[in-house]
Amino acid sequence: MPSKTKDTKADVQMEQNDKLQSDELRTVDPAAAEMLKNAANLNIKTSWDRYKAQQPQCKFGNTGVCCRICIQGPCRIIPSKPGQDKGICGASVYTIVARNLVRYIAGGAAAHSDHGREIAYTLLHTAEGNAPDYKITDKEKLINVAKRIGIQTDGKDIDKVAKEVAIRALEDFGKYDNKPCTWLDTTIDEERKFKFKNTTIAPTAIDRSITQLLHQTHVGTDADPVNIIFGGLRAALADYTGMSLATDLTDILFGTPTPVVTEANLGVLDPEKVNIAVHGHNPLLSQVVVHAAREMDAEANTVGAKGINLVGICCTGNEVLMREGIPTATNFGSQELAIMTGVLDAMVMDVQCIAPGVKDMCNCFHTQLVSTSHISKIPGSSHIEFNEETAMEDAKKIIKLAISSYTNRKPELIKIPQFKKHVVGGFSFEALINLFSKVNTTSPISVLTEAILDGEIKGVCAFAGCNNQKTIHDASIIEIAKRLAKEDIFLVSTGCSAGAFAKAGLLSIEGVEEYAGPGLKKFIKRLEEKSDLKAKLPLVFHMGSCVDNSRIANLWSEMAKELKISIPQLPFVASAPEAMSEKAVSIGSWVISMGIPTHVGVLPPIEGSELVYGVTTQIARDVFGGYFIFETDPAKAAEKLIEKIEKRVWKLRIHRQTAEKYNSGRAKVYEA
Ligand code: XCC
Ligand code: SF4
Repeated sequence: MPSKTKDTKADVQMEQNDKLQSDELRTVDPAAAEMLKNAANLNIKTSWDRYKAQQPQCKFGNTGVCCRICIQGPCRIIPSKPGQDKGICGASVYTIVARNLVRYIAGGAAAHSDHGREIAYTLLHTAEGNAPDYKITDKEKLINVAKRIGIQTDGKDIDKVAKEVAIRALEDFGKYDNKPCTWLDTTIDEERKFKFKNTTIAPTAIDRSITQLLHQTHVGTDADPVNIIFGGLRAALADYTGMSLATDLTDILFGTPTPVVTEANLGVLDPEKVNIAVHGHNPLLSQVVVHAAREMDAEANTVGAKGINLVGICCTGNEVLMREGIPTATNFGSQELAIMTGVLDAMVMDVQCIAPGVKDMCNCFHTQLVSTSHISKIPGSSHIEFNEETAMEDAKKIIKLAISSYTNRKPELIKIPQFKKHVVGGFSFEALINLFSKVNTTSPISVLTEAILDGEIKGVCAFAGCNNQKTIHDASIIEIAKRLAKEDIFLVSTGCSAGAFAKAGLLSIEGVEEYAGPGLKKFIKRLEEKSDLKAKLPLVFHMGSCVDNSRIANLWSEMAKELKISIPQLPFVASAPEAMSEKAVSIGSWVISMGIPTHVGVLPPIEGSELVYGVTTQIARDVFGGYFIFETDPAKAAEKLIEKIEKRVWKLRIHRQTAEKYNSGRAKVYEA
């Protein structure tokens, strides 16, 4: 057995899982619960059943001590057993655990940044006049981004500026100089720039960092776990760079989100309309599908449907929710269940987080599964290759397929759980600043920072990340948020966590009324009164998809700048209660390197090495000010997050008072 045979967090988690699977409770989402009952009645297997079938999961794998990096392996390490305490090549357990961990980051950074690259190419082709179905929607953001990255804009044609911005973004992937990537260097503060320079983790090119990390972790290259982890952090910052440029350029192409009103959960499916779900991450196609659908209601009428109803799943869903107010049907964990309603006529997939299990589900119902990317196919599905030159035509082909699929519904299988919640989303960084500016025009961000200094609210927590079958679906995300709200902590969210909040009513006024502490309620109400929005403000502010975690980074940078402190001094924490994907590992890694304490509610496979565990949870704190808090119990996790925020805010207020007392301006706070 691996190094720690009992009492590891992985053990605790396995025990929790056993209990979980013997319990009836597998989700707190009422629509998903209803569908799971339905699945049992129909004897249809879901990811919940497949999770159960995988138990017990391999403990070597679970603690990160299984190495398959070369084909002499797999080598499984038992530190206490002479002879088996190292891999065949002589690799120690810390080398193996570190290599396995950072290879997740390489995968995550590759996914996020490649998504960003697609957007950059589309912006380039739009500027060159070769992508007729796209246009530059947010010119103001284009100019702001251009200026920020040092591109001359005066008197220049907008297409020329867009082209230069797109080229600069593409250069971030493979430029050959030794300067840090532009989208990293122009979006972080001086203190972090200095930190990343000193620790040599600022990437100079995204692709290089990822490739180098794969090289570094090849058999017989790097055996030093700390050096490997630093290589991992470099790729994690490349991940940040990729998502930061993805967010900027997507806003330029499709518009920067502003508050929208919509709904979430399976009740958004309309039995009388052709229902199409857009699923995945990259909005290049889904955004065009939205436009195409608006023109094709009449065609849906010809088969007896009352029109077309688009819904979103995962982050493509978040993208079209933020910009177009398209309702969310499910998040990652419950994606298959949307098909089980019997009224989903097509599921359109782009890239990332589309569980192949959706195809098995489609086989039991009439749903057409349509793949659209040459790197993302599922055997048996229809493939309509999406090209940016023919985007509208492709989108219409897909919608036609959905319309014809409508006529194949099996009425006896239709069952839509009648659950949906009101959602107010669309809070890009710019939208939040705009909201704050209604209270303070000259210094909008100070509305947030002053509320913290005055003690009205305590700080900020950002929720990100996925669903993971190792937990009860959506449960920890919601439990931790409720607890933090009660403690007057301002909440923002992205990704599938935002999906969980949407379905639970936390992205609406309902959440404020039920769960906000008195200070937080007062703060939100103050914003609401001054805002010119028609909608009431929500408890949790939805900031977008996974790549939009860059918007959250903008928020903490702006707060630190206003307070004249470094990010590790900010009362700002993050939580990914159900982290699952490689992307979640890479996001978490750059978030801690930015100086933010980050809770993860599922244990990644690192417990096999005390050294690696220690580096991510302790040493990281000394070096970067941010660190991981691995805690599978949501109640304990919430208390830990509150404690971190309270400690930081206490220091901040003390130093502020001292500074005011001696009338010496704003004090410098030294420790994280
Ligand atoms: Fe995927 Fe972004 Fe995770 Fe959801 S949250 S499961 S990565 S869709 Ni980013
Ligand atoms: Fe085993 Fe070393 Fe090969 Fe890993 S790299 S599988 S430890 S021989």
